[in-house]
Amino acid sequence: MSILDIRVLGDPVLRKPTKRVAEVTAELRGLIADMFETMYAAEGIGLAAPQVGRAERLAVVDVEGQKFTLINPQIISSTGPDEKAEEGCLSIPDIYGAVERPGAVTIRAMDENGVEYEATGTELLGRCFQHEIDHLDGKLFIDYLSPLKRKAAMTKWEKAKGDFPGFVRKVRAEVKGEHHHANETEM
Ligand code: K1U
Ligand code: ZN
Repeated sequence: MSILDIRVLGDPVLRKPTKRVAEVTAELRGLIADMFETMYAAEGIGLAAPQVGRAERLAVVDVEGQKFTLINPQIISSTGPDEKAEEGCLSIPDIYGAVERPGAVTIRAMDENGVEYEATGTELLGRCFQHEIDHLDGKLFIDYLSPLKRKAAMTKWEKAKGDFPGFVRKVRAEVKGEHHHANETEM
């Protein structure tokens, strides 16, 4: 298994709609394993294929131990009331914003064995399903922000994006027992 590079805002791959998966191959299963490893190393709760430079309609999710592989996912129903909550994105590090979304969604997708399933997510799980499926349609959470908040987010990003040459974010494996502090610089 490997930790993959994460593509950041500005890489065109994040804005391209994805292609449906025709067959769950051994190569695809390897990609799924790598995506889980990358998501855990980056301390995320979800990761979509475009974020690792891939065009497949595929994402992985782990919200508080509720683990899902989403192949060709679609939202088959959403119910209100809408809820507003803070979101982040592994492809837009350190930028956060409150997004209003339906409080509960039911998705239909295929798992890593090619078996179709339906799952209902509320609260953070429902939000994560929606955030990941948006990635598969080339959509990012900043698209939902008000013009003013989006402008503020983009101003912050303009200053930060220089840290990611080639629109690539390198993710490092967490070393056991190592502790990180905000703003610390790696030597
Ligand atoms: O797709 C991604 O960029 C992953 C993203 C998913 C997500 C975060 C927040 C709301 C909905 C979806 C992240 O995991 S960013 C990391 C993060 O913000 C977070 C981590 C743990 C708990 C809650 C949020
Ligand atoms: Zn994201």
